[in-house]
Amino acid sequence: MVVQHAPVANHSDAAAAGKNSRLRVDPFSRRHFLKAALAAAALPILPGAARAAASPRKRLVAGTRIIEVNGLPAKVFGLIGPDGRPGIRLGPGERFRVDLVNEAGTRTIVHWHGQLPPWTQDGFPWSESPPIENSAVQAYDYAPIPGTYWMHPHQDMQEQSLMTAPLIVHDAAELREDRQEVVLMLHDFTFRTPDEVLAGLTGTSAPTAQAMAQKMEEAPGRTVGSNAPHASMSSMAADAPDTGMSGMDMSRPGGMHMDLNDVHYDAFLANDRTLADPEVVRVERGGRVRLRVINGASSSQFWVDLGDLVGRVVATDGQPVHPVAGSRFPIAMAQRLDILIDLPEVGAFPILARLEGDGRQTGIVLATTGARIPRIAESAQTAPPVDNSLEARLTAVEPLPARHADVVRTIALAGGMKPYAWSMNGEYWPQVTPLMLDKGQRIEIDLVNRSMMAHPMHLHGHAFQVIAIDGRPMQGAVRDTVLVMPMGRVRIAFDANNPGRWPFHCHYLYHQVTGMMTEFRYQGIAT
Ligand SMILES: [Cu+2]
Repeated sequence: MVVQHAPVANHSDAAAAGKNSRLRVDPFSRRHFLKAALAAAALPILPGAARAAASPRKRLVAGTRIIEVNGLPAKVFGLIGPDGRPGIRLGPGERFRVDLVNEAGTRTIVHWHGQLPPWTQDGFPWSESPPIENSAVQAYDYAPIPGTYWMHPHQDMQEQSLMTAPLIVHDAAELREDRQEVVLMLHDFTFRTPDEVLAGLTGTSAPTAQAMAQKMEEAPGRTVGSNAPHASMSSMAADAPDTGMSGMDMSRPGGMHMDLNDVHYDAFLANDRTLADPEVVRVERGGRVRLRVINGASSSQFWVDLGDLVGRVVATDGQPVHPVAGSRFPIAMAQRLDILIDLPEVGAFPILARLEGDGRQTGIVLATTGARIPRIAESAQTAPPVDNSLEARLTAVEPLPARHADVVRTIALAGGMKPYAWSMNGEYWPQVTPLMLDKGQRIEIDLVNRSMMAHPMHLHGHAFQVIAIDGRPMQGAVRDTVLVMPMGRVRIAFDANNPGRWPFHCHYLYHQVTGMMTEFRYQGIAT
């Protein structure tokens, strides 16, 4: 049952692709995979320019589509690639030569999350790279890095309305592994508009909430840039009934409380579907799978649960790590996990994503031909908060070269539920002081979380290495998004090797849009 769609030409086709997604099984089957591998192997080694000329431009359409959620139609955005599926897949050595066609009916700009393009192609709405008007086309051309990446807009809150898609860049070594690729993209879904969600959180406008927060921080007796834990706790409890929030506190082993899931969602999606009608991916008997999990949710974190299967995490945020075996792995917002799974002979194997601090779950099913597909409940036992237990065990396959830091900075992460505003070093985007960098410098950033929510911090344009968690030094993963736990501390290091203007922000959408973003800017970049 493999249905492939023709390239999307216009809105109605995009909508049709969405409707038919119920029937769709990931066509990147083993057969396709081998074909791609053989084609790749047959390519002669060409100098960069010649190879670039050989790869045709790909068309990526930002449009709208209708999907079915909880039995109801929902109009959402989409990013549909040349093969009719969401996103872009590139072969080994292939350049990212993409024409982004805006048919979304509104302005947009799409960020290639984790990729390292020149800064004006990064998809952030700087004045030097303005948003793409409706009906306009924007061309991109850069050398991508291999691995599991994704794309999402940096315009308004379109990300919450599902304008997100995988960006998979294959490399030759991975293709030689002969594994079936399975992409699992996670979302949180609400029938409310993102503006309604934000208004429910702030109870006012974002600027008003920021002004209130700033006033509180300046009040005598308060630590600058922090919101006292009990303040956020009590306001949480007081606010929950009338704002539509379902926020909850979780007791942690140390007796400390933290805030989770401050937005109530109507559904959690795995490849656009819920467990009422999950995607079933056909696998071979005893199949070998590379599962690429992408947390594309706007403000939700999950435990990837392989059930009885044991997998090996071999890459995080597209970058290789020494394998870590297990059956349950935490994934923060915007992060990716590549998990190798060797399946038993026959059967159906649910791959679940369980919302932290909640019983709700979503997922897909890997199944050999003829296997009975079990019915999977949409809620189960409450999952614990996502944490850095996996992060602490990760070691980079290619760590940064050892050297002393030229610049060491501390960035305090602060904010709270009331007023709902979030800051970096006491500043609220866009009123921020850029951190100025020189090309060639080694930079270390100490992220210190003085709030009761975890913050998945994402740096554009650079891959950084996690070099300490809560003061414990490590040769951790190289990645683009790292979770800083409530009252926790994470140190990252990176080389300033990509001149430009680069956002550094919390990937929790509602933290980002209420202020939790700053800029790293290279000297000499005129603005
Ligand atoms: Cu945050």
